[in-house]
Amino acid sequence: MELFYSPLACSLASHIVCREAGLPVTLRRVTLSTKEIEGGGSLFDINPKGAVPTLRRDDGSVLTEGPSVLQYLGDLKPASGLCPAFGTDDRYRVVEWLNFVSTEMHKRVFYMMFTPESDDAAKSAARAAAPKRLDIVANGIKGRDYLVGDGFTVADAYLFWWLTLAARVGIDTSMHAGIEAYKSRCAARPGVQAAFGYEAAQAAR
Ligand SMILES: N[C@@H](CCC(=O)N[C@@H](CS)C(=O)NCC(=O)O)C(=O)O
Repeated sequence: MELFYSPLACSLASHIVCREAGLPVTLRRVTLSTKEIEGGGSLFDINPKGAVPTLRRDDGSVLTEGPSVLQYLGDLKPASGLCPAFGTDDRYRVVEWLNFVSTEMHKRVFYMMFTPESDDAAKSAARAAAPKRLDIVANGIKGRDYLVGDGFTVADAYLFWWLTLAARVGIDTSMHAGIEAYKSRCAARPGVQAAFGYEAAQAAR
């Protein structure tokens, strides 16, 4: 299995899940601006959308879109609890959060902050959309360690990525109760440390 990623991009969530689940994966670094894959080739030839995460499975088939890649990886190791079983309420809760992080946080905030299509007003509006969404997250983790059930799931991996980028772009999360402690809890996990540490070193190259 190969995971096409860019250091500290949203593909970090999929990388975290691979590490948490102990899945054997080959990491393929992509330069997003050119779509060049380190060592040769273009991401466009593997995923015409040109986006990470992109997962190429051992049979050569390609899976795209973070929420589907995350669920696929989690489902490879059901005992890990990273992705609760189909049909359980926890599974729908995980999907609910994946969708929220993907559309309301990743795209509504970060995409609109950074796309060249946004003018200054659109960028400010995107940044201003963050607190309301962080309030929803704070409410979701109130009285619990992670977003769903008792343990870390793929939804936490995605949210953790969002929170790390928020810190780097000056979105203050400290006034939202419980989020700093939640982030530290996630950051202390060995799989999260391994993935984040690796990508931070890659980003500094
Ligand atoms: N809809 C995709 C979007 C993923 C996405 O936005 N990835 C970014 C990095 S965080 C990317 O690859 N951007 C490059 C591009 O779209 O050209 C998903 O959910 O996986």
